[in-house]
Order: sequence, then C-alpha cells, then structure tokens
Amino acid sequence: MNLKIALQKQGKLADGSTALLRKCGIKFSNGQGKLRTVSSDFPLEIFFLRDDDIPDYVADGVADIGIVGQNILHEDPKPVDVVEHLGFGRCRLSVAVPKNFQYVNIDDLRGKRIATSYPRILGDFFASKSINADIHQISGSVEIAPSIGLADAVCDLVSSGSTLFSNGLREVATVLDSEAVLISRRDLGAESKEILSKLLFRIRGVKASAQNKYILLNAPLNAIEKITALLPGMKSPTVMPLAQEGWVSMHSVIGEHDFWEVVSELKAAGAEGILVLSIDQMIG
Ligand code: PRT
Ligand code: ZN
Repeated sequence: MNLKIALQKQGKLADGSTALLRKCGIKFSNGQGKLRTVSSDFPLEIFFLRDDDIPDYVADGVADIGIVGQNILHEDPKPVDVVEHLGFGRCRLSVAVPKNFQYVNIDDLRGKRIATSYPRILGDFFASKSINADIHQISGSVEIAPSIGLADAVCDLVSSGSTLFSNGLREVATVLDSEAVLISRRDLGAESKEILSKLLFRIRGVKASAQNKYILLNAPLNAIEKITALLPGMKSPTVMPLAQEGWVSMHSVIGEHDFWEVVSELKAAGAEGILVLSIDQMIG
C-alpha cells in the first residue's frame, strides 16, 4: 500500500516540495509533464497538481496528504489537518500602496479600493480593525492594478519585495505570514498513518539538520568548561586530545540562529581553528 501525497506541479512550492522528499531519502522520477509517480524506495505515490486544488484533493481523500501554503488554507478553509510546518515557501500577505499614496496608518485605507486574490483573509483583517474598504477580487497580476486605475492599493503575497518595488508600490501592512505546511485527510487508515509517521520522522530530521550546524574547534584544556557551556550540543560536546600537549579538539552541534553570537564568544573563550559544517540528517 502507498501513501498518496499531492505536491504543486509548477510554481513557488514545487522545487521545495520535491527537494524535501529527496532529502528524506525518498527516490522518485518526476520528468516533465508527469502527473503521477511512485517512489522506488518508500511507500509513497506522488501527484503533481495546481496548488489551489491540493486542499480539496486531500479533503476528498483522492490524496492522503499534501504540501500547500498556509495562505491557501486561510483563504479557503477545508476539512484537513495541518500536521507539520515545513519551513520553506515563506512569504507574507501584505497591503501595498503606490509611492505617492499618503499613508500614515491603516485608517488611511478606509473607503479605498483594494485589489487582491485573497478577499477573505483581507476582509477578516479589515473587520478586525473596523475598517470599511472596497475589496476588489482579481485572480492574478494584482501588482499592476493601481497603475491601470483598477484600485488604490493592493494586497498580495510578498517574499523579496522586488515585484512591489518594480511596480512602484510600497508595503505598508502585513496581513498574514505564511509558509508551506504538510496537510492530511482526517480519516487516514491505520496503515497510512504508520507510513505518515515514518515520513514525519524523516521530515523532522531534515528540518532539524537545516536549523543546525556541526562545529569543530581547537581549545586549550583550561577553556573546556567555558566552551562546553557555550556548546551544549545534543548531549554534551565531544572532547578529543590533540597531538599537541595541553590542547583538545571539541565537536558539537550549534543552532543556526545564534550562530554568529556564539562564535564570537567561543573565540573570546580561547577557541581556535573553528570549522563549521552542514548536517545531512539529525535524529534526536
Ligand atoms: O499553478 P499554481 O496554481 O499551482 O500556482 P500559483 O501561481 O497559484 O502559485 P505560486 O507558485 O505563485 O505560489 C504557490 C505558493 O507559494 C503560494 O500559495 C505561497 O504559499 C508560496 N509563495 C512563497 C509565494 C511567494 N513566496 C511569492 N513570492 N507565492 C507567490 N509569490 C508571488 C507573489 O504573488 C508576487 O507575484 O511572487 C511575487 C512576489 O515575489 P517577490 O519576491 O518579488 O516579493
Ligand atoms: Zn494557484
């Protein structure tokens, strides 16, 4: 039996989704135009679909699980469970105004015409701020709406901000932060649940490895204690003697977030020859 997963065929989540499965050690071919494939080494059947359709396919049980942006689920909620945040496909749904729009705060959007593909999320946002605005739903190319006279402002997904910038728009308010999530149908059978938990175990290992680095350094014996406090790692650092008397090599794992801060503290504590390597897998 295979677990069926729905992925975006083409677009912003397509590469991240297939890359995640590959990092989980799942092999499959996805040649051009292929709509369906079966992994050769994991009980997984993969469907390649349009992102907007994925929640429906999962809710209907055509697929058991799927990868989709949170923005899609918030705009059009379906009876599916979010089982894991995946840490890629990050973007935000933001309101942006033309450069010459005198924007001071959100109240300046009262009575304005705002073009978006996310009328529900934007409507809820305005309702929470007691703002009445004219939400104009369009399905694409939202960023050109102000320049062609269709709207006073827009509400669209932003990642780098370069699309807004090149269309003379300025981001003024974030409505929703979004990332890719793994969703599941609610009535998964026992066997499917077991495959899903194997997949989740691997996904969590991949996520942990992406958030951590392997660090090696040389230190004088009298710095071991201080450095151990800075590098607790998964349990405690490995300490190995160097050929040179009075020195050791210390190995540990370090979170990517506080990496630069810790590195300068390590140097201050006496560490030398610091090497930092990426981790393929990390199983707690
Ligand atoms: O064909 P299909 O329906 O499957 O794809 P689509 O065109 O509807 O979706 P797609 O591929 O554009 O986006 C899929 C999902 O990726 C979205 O639902 C989000 O969850 C996520 N995502 C992450 C993004 C972006 N980043 C993003 N930057 N989706 C869209 N964009 C667009 C945005 O709409 C704007 O046009 O990219 C442009 C802005 O990018 P920057 O970098 O210039 O700010
Ligand atoms: Zn789409």
